[in-house]
Amino acid sequence: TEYTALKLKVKEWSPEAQNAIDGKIAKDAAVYFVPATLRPETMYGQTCCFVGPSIKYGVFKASDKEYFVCTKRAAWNMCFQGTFFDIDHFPRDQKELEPVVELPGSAFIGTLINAPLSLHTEGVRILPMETVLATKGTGVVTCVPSDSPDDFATVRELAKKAEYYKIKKEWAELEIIPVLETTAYGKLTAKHLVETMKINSPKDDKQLAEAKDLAYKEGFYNGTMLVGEFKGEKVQEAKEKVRQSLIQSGDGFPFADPSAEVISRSA
Ligand code: ZZB
Repeated sequence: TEYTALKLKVKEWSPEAQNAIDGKIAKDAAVYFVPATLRPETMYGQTCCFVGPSIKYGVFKASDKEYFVCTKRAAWNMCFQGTFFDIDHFPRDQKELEPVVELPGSAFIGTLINAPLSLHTEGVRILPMETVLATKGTGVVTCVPSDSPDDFATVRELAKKAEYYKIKKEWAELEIIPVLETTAYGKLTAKHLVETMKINSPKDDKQLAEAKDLAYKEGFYNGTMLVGEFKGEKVQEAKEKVRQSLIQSGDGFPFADPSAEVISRSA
């Protein structure tokens, strides 16, 4: 699967992550959460970024002054894709690929990051998502509740039970801004599908898989951009243009997940 990996720069750590990182990363270095997405054209609508609370994440050195937060599995894949250019320390096996810091996703919750292209320019938060798979992509998932039914169901749940999830309610309540319009579902595809299909929880996995499939197809074939550089263009054309623009600006890079492809093919 060929993803676009996006670089979400840390602006302010959660206290727990700050403690773990203090003294281990130079003050002038940039640290990024790197979600992998198949929908670069929706990045304008990011309202937060998800980690699995019990998934183990590493902070990996990508270059002199850059670090990436992702699973070790993803960092290992990046080593073979020219992403890490610290060639003096090119790991010969996974043991040599040592993160500077290793923490469970729960430690990062509340971290403030800058999401490229997001209309929420004030920054967005790292929040928990129980359904993140450690074995797919980078283990980090950027949240677009306008167009991803899983994301819509999760932010709604987080806002409803903010205390239980140990987050501030307002972190899950950033405005859901329309990014594209579809013929069948209007300007907020995910909200429309979750509500009409009566999906009650992020754990309704069968229904959510079906909603995701519908949202993908309708968005791709019948979607028109409502915002951004390619406003008014068909999603089919804008998708690759947004991707290239993110890569050009250095806010993103191509990321392949060969083992995920094997899993989905044999499934
Ligand atoms: C932003 C986005 C916006 C996404 C959207 C989808 C949609 P797929 O389709 O199953 O192959 N994702 C990526 N990694 C993980 C993970 N480790 N665990 C759980 N979810 C993950 O998966 C590709 C999409 O699944 C990715 O694209 C990511 O969410 C999520 F409007 O990024 B996406 C209709 C979907 N819309």
